[in-house]
Amino acid sequence: MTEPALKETDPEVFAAIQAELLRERESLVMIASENYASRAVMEAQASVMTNKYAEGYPGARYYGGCEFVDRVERLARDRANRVFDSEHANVQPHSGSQANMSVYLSFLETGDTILGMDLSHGGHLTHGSPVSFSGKIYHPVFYGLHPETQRIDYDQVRDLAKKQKPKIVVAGASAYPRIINFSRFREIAQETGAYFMVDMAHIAGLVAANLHPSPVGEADVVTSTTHKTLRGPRGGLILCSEEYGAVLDKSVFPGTQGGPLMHIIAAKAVAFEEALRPDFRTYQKQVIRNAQVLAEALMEYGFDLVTGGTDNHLILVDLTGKGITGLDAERALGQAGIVANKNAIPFDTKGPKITSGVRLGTPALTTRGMKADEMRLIAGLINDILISPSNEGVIAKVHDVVLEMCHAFPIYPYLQPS
Ligand code: DSN
Repeated sequence: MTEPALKETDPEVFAAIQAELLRERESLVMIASENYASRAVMEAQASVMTNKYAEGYPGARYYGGCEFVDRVERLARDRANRVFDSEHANVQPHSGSQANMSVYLSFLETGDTILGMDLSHGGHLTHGSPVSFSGKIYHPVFYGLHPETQRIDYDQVRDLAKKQKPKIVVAGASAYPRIINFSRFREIAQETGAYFMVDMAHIAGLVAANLHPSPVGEADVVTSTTHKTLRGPRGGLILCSEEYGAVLDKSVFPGTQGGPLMHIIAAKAVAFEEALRPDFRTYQKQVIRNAQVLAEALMEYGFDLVTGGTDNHLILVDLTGKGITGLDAERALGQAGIVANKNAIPFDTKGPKITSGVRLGTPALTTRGMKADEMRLIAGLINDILISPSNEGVIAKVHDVVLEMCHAFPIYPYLQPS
């Protein structure tokens, strides 16, 4: 007897998933941290490996029957090391936050100082924000961007490191559109006797493609997610030298996690294999080119961009001069099918729920096959919306163009809505 599948078993969840498929197909997804995973990645993560308990590591598990999950975890680790030219990979973190938590557990004691990038200047919650475990268990100190150049203020990083004597210096950002100089961070950490961690979650795909300097070999430990520019399944990753491998593995399991998500690890293995292929580099080059074309076009429409442009996959638009908040911009763009997120700009005077900026990314649009011409068109649509955010006629007109573009660049054509 065939068991009823999702549609019959749970029509409510089925309907929500179908609606999400339609939303992803019929929107311009410009959230810089989102992407469309490949069919192969999604097949692996929807596999029987979701059923398996495998606490421990390949060859040393606490459960029987692990021979095949061992195989995929070894593949994932080996491939991650090949992609990033690293010595040791832990592919078990369920997320980037858990990867970071494992690093802190490895190197810090309660109350030790973390020197990280200010969230409101483009950092991340887990780099010491007081609302995250990282700011509650440890003592956070923040560096930020230089008020004039809007680039990371490496002199400030050095001064703070010398004064505050952090146990760990953290580099990496969620909303910084420029190349990060990992060598300068390493020098500062070395000079002040701190560990150096890089959270490369946003730029991992660019690093994999050699289009952003690699933190591997500069940092003591590198963390990442696998689902942003890297375009794998949702999850985390840790890379380090052999020296720290055992301590980090212990901090992931049993330190912060129980059973690994073996279906996700299988999907990570697939994503790393995809990242080793030449067409992945072509894709990442286009991601950057698209961001730069979009940035140029937006500036021609009179938008101010934090740092005046981009070197990577994202743009941070300062809306102050346009008289619209990040929140209102996100809402109006969303009504027209352009999905982006409000984002604080450096020295923002509005709170994190309102903000004065909007963050735009090109990874997902580029996966659909969009190129420079589409970026120029999108810049025009964004301009139309943001100069008339409450004009329903304009919103409807832009929405029509968005739908036309989405139909011209289909995504997941083999998934049939029903
Ligand atoms: N929430 C992610 C982002 O959007 O950048 C970072 O973890």
